[in-house]
Amino acid sequence: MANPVERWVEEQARLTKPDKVHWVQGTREELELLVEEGIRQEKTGPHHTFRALASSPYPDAFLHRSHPNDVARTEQLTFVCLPKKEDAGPNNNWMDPAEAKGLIGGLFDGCMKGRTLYVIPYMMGHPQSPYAKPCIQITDSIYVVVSMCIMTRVGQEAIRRIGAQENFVRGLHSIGELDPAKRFIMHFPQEHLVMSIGSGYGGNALLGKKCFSLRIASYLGEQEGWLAEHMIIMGLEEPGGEITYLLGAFPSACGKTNLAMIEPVFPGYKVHTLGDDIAWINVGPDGRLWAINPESGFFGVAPGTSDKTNPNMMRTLKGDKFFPTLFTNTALDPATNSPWWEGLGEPPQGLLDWQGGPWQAGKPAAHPNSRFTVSIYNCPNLSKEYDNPKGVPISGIIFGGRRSNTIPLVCEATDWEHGVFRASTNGSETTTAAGGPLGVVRRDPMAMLPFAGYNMGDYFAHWLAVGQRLTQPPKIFTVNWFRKDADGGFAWPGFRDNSRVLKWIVDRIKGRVGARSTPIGLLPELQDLEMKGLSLPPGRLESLFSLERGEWEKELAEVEEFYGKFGGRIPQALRGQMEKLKAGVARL
Ligand code: SAT
Ligand code: MN
Repeated sequence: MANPVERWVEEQARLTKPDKVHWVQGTREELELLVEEGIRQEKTGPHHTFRALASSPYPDAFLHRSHPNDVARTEQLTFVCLPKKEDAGPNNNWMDPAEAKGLIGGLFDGCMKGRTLYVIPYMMGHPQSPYAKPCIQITDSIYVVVSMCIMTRVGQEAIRRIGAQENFVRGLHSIGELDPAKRFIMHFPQEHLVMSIGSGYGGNALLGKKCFSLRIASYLGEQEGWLAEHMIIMGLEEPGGEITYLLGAFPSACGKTNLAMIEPVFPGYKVHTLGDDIAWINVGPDGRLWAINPESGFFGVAPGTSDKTNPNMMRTLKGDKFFPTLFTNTALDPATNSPWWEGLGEPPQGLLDWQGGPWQAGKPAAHPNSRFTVSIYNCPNLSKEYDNPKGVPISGIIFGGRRSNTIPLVCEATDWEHGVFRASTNGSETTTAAGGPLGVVRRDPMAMLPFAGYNMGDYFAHWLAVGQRLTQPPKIFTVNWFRKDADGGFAWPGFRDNSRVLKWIVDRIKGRVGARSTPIGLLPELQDLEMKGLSLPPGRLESLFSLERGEWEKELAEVEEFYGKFGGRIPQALRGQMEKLKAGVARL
């Protein structure tokens, strides 16, 4: 009798009716054959799968051009299908599970005719990790197969780990017709199932990423007592060699990946990167939080990535290990056969834009959301602990956003509950990349608004419950690199100078420096910030920490409105924190 995986694959093949079924092994030889097949499709098929970038500065690299309407995640077409709408919460689009299956099942019917169905067995997390999860994804896109081989641990181990279990994590994906009117990303958290059709884009199609590792995993985490978070993981090494592990959550366009790989400005300090997007966090037997990165690659935004903003990522892209590197929707310099994007300096002559036509000055050459997909093992400062099945012990959690005012450069929460409150109010101003109006604060608690797979009020309660089990809770901080001065320019230089703030955070964790108590939390004594080598105009540093009553009243009103959407699901403790803050703001 066939095992559960074979049975499920057979069922999906009956539904989607592919010409062939290919079980992906994850070997180097197979990867090369798949890439070759993709290159043949580039010449013949409609989907521009791969073009080899041989002789470019990036070894073993390939350019993928997507359908022009398929360049980003589509939150409006993403659904969480739990039986009760309230359990999905106002933070998710909701559809009744049976209705969703009827709708999307119809779209999957026969969608793989003339195509190959690829079965990808993969692990999220190190196979030896108690926190890892074995999963199966089906897809009809070679681009997705190769991307999954880079971003996750593909191989037979996943099938062995699933064994006779029936409720393994399943993802069914087809690019369908790449028609936005027939595009849906449906999550069925109770069945550990994701069904996605009509898009080949990362977060819509690499189902191990946002779909499983955040939306489904956050739901599992609530049931099983752990956290699946949209966070970087890094270790900050000090001159004595001691390493402090930190997590950081930021909405998009806040420099999250750059921070994960930052080169500190001080001699003797070093950052060891463990992840730039997702952390799975468990309470260890020692009462501390332990984090793993379930992924094994970076899927990062290309524009703005350069030797200045992120030298470690540039080295990663130029590194050559086991896996190929993909560039998606970047521009192309045909003279050197190299990918190009804004931020790399002067555009070369004869540049082709992201759709392959001659670039016209004044228009983006690379798509603003163009991406690279690269193995984490290429990263020169990858932490030695990256493959440790236990993960790393966490001493601090940083929450950030892009705010031109109100929020100080750095602030420490007084305890776990206060930190959860501050994180639940996290907001970030919209940038051009996201589309829509500019500079509006969008509330994005824990940077998880689009990724919590259940009601966010319940999610806050879960954070509080996890805190109750910690005997050594990490300290929680908020940061804001984006405060503006009176002239409208950025008041803080950002980039590598953000390591000055990381140093203060570690000094606080180690109890080496004091802090000043304010109504919003603990602020640094200015003399404790290491400012050697950075000269700011007089009064600037003070202004980065100023608390304006009017701004905070506005902040409170916006947070109240946001909380209002969740009604009675907001935990009482957070309402209490809100009242305390209100009283404090009145005293400012
Ligand atoms: O595709 S991802 O969701 O991983 C990246 C993004 O669009 O946020
Ligand atoms: Mn992300």
